[in-house]
Amino acid sequence: MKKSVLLINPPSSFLIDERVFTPTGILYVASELESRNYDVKILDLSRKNNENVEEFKGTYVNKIKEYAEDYDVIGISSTSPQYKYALKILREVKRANPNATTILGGAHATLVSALRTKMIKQYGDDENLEKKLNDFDPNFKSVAEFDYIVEGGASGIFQAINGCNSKWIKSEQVSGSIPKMARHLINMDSYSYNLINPKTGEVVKATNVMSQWGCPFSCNFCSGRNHPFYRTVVQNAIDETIAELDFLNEQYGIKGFMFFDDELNINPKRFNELLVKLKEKHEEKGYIYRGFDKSELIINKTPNLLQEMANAGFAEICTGVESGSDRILKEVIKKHTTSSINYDVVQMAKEAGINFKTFSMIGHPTETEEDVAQTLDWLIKANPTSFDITVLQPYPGSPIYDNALKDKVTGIFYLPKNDKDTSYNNASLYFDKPDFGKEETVSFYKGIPGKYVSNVWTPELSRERIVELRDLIEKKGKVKQ
Ligand code: B12
Ligand code: SF4
Repeated sequence: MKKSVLLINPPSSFLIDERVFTPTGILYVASELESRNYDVKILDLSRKNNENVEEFKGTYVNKIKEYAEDYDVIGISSTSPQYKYALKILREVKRANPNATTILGGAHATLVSALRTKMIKQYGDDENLEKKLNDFDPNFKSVAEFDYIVEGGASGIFQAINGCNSKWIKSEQVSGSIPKMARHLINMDSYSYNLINPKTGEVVKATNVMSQWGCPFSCNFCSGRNHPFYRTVVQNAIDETIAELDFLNEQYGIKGFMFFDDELNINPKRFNELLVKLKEKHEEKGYIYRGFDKSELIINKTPNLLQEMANAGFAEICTGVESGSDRILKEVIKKHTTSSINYDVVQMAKEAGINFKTFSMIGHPTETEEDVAQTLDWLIKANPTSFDITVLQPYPGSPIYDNALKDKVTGIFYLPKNDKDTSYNNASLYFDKPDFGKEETVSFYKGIPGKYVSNVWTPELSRERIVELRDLIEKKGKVKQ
């Protein structure tokens, strides 16, 4: 008889309201399990507004207990910032059902597992390996509390269910198309997300979809740059994507779609083909869209793209502008764009009548007061519709995190200046690697103004100064010209 599988989506404290976007990863895993006739249940612990589960007491623990007792296999999905909850859930699961097979999957599992493999190559697999690994990085130890850690996509769950010999499982690389999301296993009505049609002001019910995942670029803060699961671009056929939109429209009355694709226009030719179909649906059924775009690909490959996106019904475009300093963009992040390209794209979006949201950070390696001033200047001059300014947080799987060395004396992690000069004193960035499993590890995404923390500092900018400058940019950048 096939085993029953419980999948758990942990809370995500970095989001102000977690019942906005549906949990894509776990819905794909559920769909793969269902396609092989497993009985699957999802325990969705994402919270509405400020519901408090910080203490993980009462109803949440009871719920975990109630569900865990009935399942032989329990999978938990987690990104690094969610991991402190994933670990708490695991411990409750083990208390309630010590015999269940527990599996960790998702970005944190994938990227910690890949870093572990890299470190094993460096240390050699001897008897002191685990101690050496744990002494080096605080994030190796607690993941080993799971029975299995799955690196990559969903397929590794079948090896775990069948009792694989190794605790660390590598899924086969995804090819072909992205599976369907098993949305029927969550309460879709409890998720609320709207998009506003900029032309008519109509507010439409919206949700997240994915037409492709993966990105071949190498921005230094972005996780998975050396991992095939995140680097390899996997695309759905255009017709499959459109069929998914129609299904969501018919089943749930949804007319707004937020594309979770890493960058929609990675393949400009395919995106143009998708746009043609999106435009047809916009005209026929009033669908509208939002998604992430890469600016230099617009300017270099498809200069009319913003107008075409507007015509196709795009309500908002989001772009990682990251910094207003060309030195940081080129030499540090390796973003392939420039401040002037980013500026031009914002102006083109305004002309086309599309809202444009930008994401920037401070605390980049080698960043100076001058670089930060350029970011503020850029925001004031470019004047996007809205912007986020956050502090850099290195996550497992990003080149910054994975290439850091640890100073033997202070225990501080640092990013060496280059291959030739790896000295601590000449480093380009210093940072604490938080133990993402610890209760006190703060969330880093939408910090509360006035309560931001910085885990990074540069030779010129202290962590306190980085926080001060972030708050300043948020305040001054909002002054529209
Ligand atoms: C859309 C998106 C967002 C959206 C929505 C996020 C949300 N609601 O969860 C927004 C913009 C809000 C967002 C915010 C952030 N994001 Co984000 N986001 C993405 C993006 C582009 C797509 C996410 C997605 O849906 N993927 C599709 C699914 C299929 O992938 P998946 O979840 O990994 O699931 C697959 C496997 O991991 C596995 N799997 C998943 N769960 C399980 C469970 C089991 C048991 C098993 C066996 C397997 C398994 O199977 C799935 C199917 O193949 C990814 C990049 C990417 N390509 O995945 C980044 C990514 C997940 N985000 C990331 C980050 C860092 C953030 C932020 C912290 C950004 C910031 N600095 O402020 C916040 C925090 C969000 C969070 N959830 O933790 C990192 C995570 C790195 C890490 N070490 O955890 C990623 C990988 C981007 C990157 N390359 O750096 N994000
Ligand atoms: S930040 Fe965007 S362009 Fe850069 S590597 Fe990540 S997904 Fe690709």
